[in-house]
Amino acid sequence: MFAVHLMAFYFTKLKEDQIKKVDRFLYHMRLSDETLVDIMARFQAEMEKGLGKDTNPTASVKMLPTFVRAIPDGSENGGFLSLDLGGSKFRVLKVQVSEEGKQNVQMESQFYPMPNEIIRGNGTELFDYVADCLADFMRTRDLTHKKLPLGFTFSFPCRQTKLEEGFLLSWTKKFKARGVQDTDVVGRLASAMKKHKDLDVDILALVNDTVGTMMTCAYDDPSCEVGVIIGTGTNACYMEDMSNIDLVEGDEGRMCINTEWGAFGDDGALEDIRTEFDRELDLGSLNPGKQLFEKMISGLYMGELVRLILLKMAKVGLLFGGAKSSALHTKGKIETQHVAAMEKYKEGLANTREILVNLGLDPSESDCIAVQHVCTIVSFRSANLCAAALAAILTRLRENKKQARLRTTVGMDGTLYKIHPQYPKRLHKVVRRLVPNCDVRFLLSESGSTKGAAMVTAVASRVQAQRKQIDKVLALFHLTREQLMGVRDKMRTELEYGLKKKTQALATVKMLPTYVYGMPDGTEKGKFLALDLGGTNFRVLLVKIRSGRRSVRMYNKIFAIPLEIMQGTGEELFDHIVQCIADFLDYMGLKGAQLPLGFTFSFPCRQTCIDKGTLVGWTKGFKATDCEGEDVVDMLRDAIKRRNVGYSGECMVDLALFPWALPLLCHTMPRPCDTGLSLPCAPCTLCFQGSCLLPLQEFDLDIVAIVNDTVGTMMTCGYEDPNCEIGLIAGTGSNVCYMEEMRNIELVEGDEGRMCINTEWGAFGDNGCIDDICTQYDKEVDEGSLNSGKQRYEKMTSGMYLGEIVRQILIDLTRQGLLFRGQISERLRTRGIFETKFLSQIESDRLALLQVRRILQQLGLDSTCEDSIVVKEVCGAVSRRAAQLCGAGMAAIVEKRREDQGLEHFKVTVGVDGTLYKLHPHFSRILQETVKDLAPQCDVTFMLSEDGSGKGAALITAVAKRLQQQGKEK
Ligand code: 0WK
Ligand code: 0WK
Ligand code: BGC
Ligand code: BGC
Repeated sequence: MFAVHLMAFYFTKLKEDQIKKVDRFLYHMRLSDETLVDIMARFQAEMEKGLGKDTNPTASVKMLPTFVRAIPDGSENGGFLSLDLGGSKFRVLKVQVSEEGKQNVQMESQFYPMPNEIIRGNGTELFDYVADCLADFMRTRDLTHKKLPLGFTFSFPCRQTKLEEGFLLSWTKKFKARGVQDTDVVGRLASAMKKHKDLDVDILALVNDTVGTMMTCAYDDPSCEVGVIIGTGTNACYMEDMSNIDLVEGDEGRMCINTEWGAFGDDGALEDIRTEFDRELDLGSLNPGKQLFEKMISGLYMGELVRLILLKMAKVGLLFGGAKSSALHTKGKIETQHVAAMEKYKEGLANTREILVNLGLDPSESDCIAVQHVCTIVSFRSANLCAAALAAILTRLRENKKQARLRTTVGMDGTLYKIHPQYPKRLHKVVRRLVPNCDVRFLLSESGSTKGAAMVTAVASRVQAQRKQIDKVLALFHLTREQLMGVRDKMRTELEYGLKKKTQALATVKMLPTYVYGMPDGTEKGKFLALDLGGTNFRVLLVKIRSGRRSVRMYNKIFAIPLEIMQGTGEELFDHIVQCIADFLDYMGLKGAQLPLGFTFSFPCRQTCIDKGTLVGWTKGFKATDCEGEDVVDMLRDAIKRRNVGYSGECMVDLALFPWALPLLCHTMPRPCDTGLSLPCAPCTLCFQGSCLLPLQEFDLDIVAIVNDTVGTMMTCGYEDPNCEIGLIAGTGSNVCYMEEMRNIELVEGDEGRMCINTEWGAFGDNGCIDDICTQYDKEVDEGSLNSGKQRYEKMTSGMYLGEIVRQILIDLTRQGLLFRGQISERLRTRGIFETKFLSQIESDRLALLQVRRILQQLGLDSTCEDSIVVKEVCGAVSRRAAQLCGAGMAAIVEKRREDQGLEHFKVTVGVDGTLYKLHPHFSRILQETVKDLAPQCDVTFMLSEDGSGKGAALITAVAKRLQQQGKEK
């Protein structure tokens, strides 16, 4: 027993000595955590450099975009071919991914040798060889008659421009085929396969093996977002935020980045940790100066590193008593599998002896211990370096997600990682030590990267198929210049139609005279009440106009028009309006005020004079009964009357109940004459204000003008810019007015001067003249609207409907399984749920995809990144068409004005208002670009109305009031 202990002590002592000896000799290869943390930081800096547009060209870690934007979502299915080239073995596979609810993948594969003369010969022969192997695989499995998509795992650095195209940056590992660098390897393979006439294969995806590995593992564990290969070569990929990838358009979602970390240090960043052995190995490699990080880590080099160290130690007499063998001098004689064998727990030492003997050496026990420890140091350094770089990636993921703690999975593959007995444990341990705030699950890829490549191909073919279907839908909203010119010319025809007496009745664009003859001239003055009904908000305004200095002061209050009022009876609607007026006057302390009133009524009214207007038909969200065909000014007057009658009744009661209150009430009461009672009026002795002895009405409003919101907007802007003679509303509804030559307005007497025409272009197309650009979605929106068959143009251009068009498209795309995994949520079925404001939000450039998803979540739509990208595209297509159609209509107006005045060049200002124009991030720009393009001889300035049409209505009222005065004086 004592002998055994002595032996054990002696052996442990020997071991310690050898280990110390080797530790001293390989001091530089033992990296402290401090150094690893420093390497981690260096690698983080390298990643930043690689991702930056300006710094990428000089970066050694190239951070290559892979165009893989999503991990498998379980809906992948179908048969795929897959090639796995670049690792230690070349494989051809057939992968069957079946859905049927459960995810399972059938794979059948065949390895093919990769002779040196092929991998170091000429590139064309290499791809011909690969194509021959593929052909052999397909013929032996009777697949030649099938059109199968193929995923090409090509484990070398490629700069990809899209998923199915990649240019080889440089060969690594054992490959050095000529004439391939900087060529598209997909194209090379495709042209090689063309030589096999019976093969019909579509290469849909080029995938790096790290990406394939990540995807393979993500199929089982969706939280896998990193792929690491530690095999012949070494490399890693991970899912990066698009907003950090300068080299690829778009900020939405994530894309997998192939770091190509093997080249870390090629710019000298690791010279302080590289040893003489690393430099010697590099000089003897196929690509000196390249892949320096890989050469300190991966399986192709680890054995060689050990050999060079053993050779040096032998040379300096630290091993084998200085004896050397020709095998020890021979490059590649020690392979990584030998290193792995020597580090096996139990039989490691025995393996070491056997391997050294096979190398023609006669090692002592201490030699074996020392050699084993050399292997440990070399492989430990390899694991440490990998861990440092991987820790940098994990830190970046945690920071990208702005999480204090990251939970993620790393997909692993590679012979070194798989066969080396200690490697995985060492790597995991160091990673967890370097990034304690990351919970990392390491998942070994059981079936190599090709399953992942098939997933990428499956996703690619699904995305490709979906893309085709989605593009088909979006194409319906892409209007060509010819189509837009067609709309412009048809609008022009309709404008003429509406102006002409004999065609007016049939015209869809009604071209309604407004009896507004001119712009304010600055002499307007006074206090006016204005109502602004028909837009998003109902506003009551008090407008004070001071003449001369063109200064207008406004006080307003916004009131809601409840749906039941909008769609109730006309009486209720106008009573509600009058109630709001009362609240406003009360709020302004103007009870009993006598004020001229301008009524902005944003609906089509046929006017016979400035203060009479018969409602042609409700539009937008209004549908109050007993109004269409009625004079809405009379309806307002009647409502005021109803109010005052109600009010005077109350007063009589009050007077009866509290006679002592009379003085207080005197100047707040209406004049008897208004109630039709012929009682005398005199100034109130108490407050010297014009009032009456017996006030029987709440307020005394003189409705002087009814104005369309386009006209009010034109006036408001015309007050600032005399060039403004067109008013445009792009809001809940859509409409335009403009100053027309009286001679062209056949419905109104007189040929002198001009009058403002309210075009009511919203009805353009109600006669079917633009059905050629009308989509099924437009028809669905129209059928679901309050006024189906009416306001065709408005329903394609205004805020009330754009959201609905988007909703219809999303339903259709979801029904086709192209969105939201085919699940149509209850919310999505709800009319009006997708408000147009969401379009503006979703299309805002500032909004990251995450926020788009949040909006969709609010709508009860659980979306993926891709879903959100498609939703954004749909919103963009719908709003773009709307802006272009508006632009085409406006081009018709300004062109008409230019030609009517026989001008070569026409300069004009358009006053604009409406939430769509104001809030949508792109609408106004696209509209203006379209006008410029379709009316090049017109210089059109768009002037946003800051104050709304209420001011304009007050100005019109002031003008009308002045003309009334002058009329009376005449
Ligand atoms: C197996 C994968 C293959 C990858 C290889 C790397 O299917 O794509 O290239 O692992 O490990 P190696 O074979 O180089 O050790
Ligand atoms: C503000 C104007 C109002 C007009 C509205 C249109 O003051 O007269 O109806 O713009 O925009 P919307 O509110 O419908 O977006
Ligand atoms: C290549 C990488 C590959 C890695 C692992 C490296 O030499 O440059 O593209 O992922 O080996 O196979
Ligand atoms: C109405 C127009 C109005 C436009 C903008 C349309 O629905 O018919 O009168 O100008 O909306 O508010």
